[in-house]
Amino acid sequence: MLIKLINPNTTSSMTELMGGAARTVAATGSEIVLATSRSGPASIEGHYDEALSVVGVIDEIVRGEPADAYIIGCFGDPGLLAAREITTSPVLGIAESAMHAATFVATSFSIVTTLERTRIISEHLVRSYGMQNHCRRVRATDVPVLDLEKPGSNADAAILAECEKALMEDHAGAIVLGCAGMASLAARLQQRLGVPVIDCVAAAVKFAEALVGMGLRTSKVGDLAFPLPKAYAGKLSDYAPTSLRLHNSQSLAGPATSVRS
Ligand code: 2AL
Repeated sequence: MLIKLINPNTTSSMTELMGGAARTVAATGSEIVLATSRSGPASIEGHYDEALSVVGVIDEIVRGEPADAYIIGCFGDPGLLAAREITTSPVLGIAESAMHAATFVATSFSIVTTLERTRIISEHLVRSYGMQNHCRRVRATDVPVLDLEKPGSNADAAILAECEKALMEDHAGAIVLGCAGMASLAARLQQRLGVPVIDCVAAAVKFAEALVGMGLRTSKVGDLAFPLPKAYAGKLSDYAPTSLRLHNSQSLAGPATSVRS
């Protein structure tokens, strides 16, 4: 099966990093195709960044070979429901995937993320995914997203310190790493901390494989139906639903587009 992992920020080194995490867990027969957004912010650290990253996510869903599943590789899950409207293939957010994975291996988790402002955004996601009963706390490290890749930044130490506080102070049973740029840290932290540490990208890959394997596709009944045809004005005229090239618009009863396993 073909899984397209979309980095909604424009930093290709971060795409490669998450690609490594995805391919480490992908099943034989799963092909991970990486895409870096061609427009928008270098990193996503606020509501404005998120809103403007969505066009790049949409571009990556409508262009190229159709995928059996799409993953939005940013912990804010930008454009998740909009993306689900334009395809029948499952679309997974890495934050929702990681939170759900955590609930299978612990009765509580804390999220360790980047900046204070993204901490607040993650709290919104906890509420919108109905995870309040599971999430003990969302913790910020004050590490900017792009510092996660900078040699010599104290990112790793700051993340470890916040994870330790999550265990000591929140009594969390598991840790969710709240940024795609933390994908390479999960295994080492898990060994060090002795609790499940969930890498959001890996969780999304495994859930994507599961959904495709079960023959499940995004419902086109109700609010995830294809967008209604209408004109879009100005800079966004090319994104009018009638202008979008929707490849996966076949009936839900039809075969999946390219299951190869
Ligand atoms: C992210 C992420 O995963 N990628 C990005 O650019 N910003 N999320 C975050 N919480 O910092």
